[in-house]
Amino acid sequence: MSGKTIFGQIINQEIPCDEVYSDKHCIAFRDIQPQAPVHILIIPRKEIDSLRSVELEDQNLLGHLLLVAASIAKSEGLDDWRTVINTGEKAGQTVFHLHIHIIGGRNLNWPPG
Ligand code: DGP
Repeated sequence: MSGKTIFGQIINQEIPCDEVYSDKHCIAFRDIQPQAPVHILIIPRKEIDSLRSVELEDQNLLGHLLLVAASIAKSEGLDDWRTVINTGEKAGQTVFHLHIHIIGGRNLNWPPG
């Protein structure tokens, strides 16, 4: 069955991705429009549209996603990186399946635009 979003289709293996990590809870793959030398997205297999929709039952899953993010960042050779979760259109969310960006490999400015 087709996922609701492009990331749902990636989870269902209906479209390909450059996968860097996968387990029973999540998948991580390289962003198709990288904003830095390392730009990876981590998505839960569970269909959650954004951080707005998370519930108490997602507590372990959310912790797992952050642990995976740190592990992937280190395995990419990063000491410094940024983890980003855009929530809602005005914050830059374009794909409504929860995802964590790992961005690194260059100096990152703050505040973001
Ligand atoms: P956001 O703007 O936070 O919703 O981030 C969505 C990101 O997803 C954006 O950086 C581009 C990336 N993206 C969109 N479509 C695809 C796709 O089909 N494959 C991959 N690998 N990344 C995608």
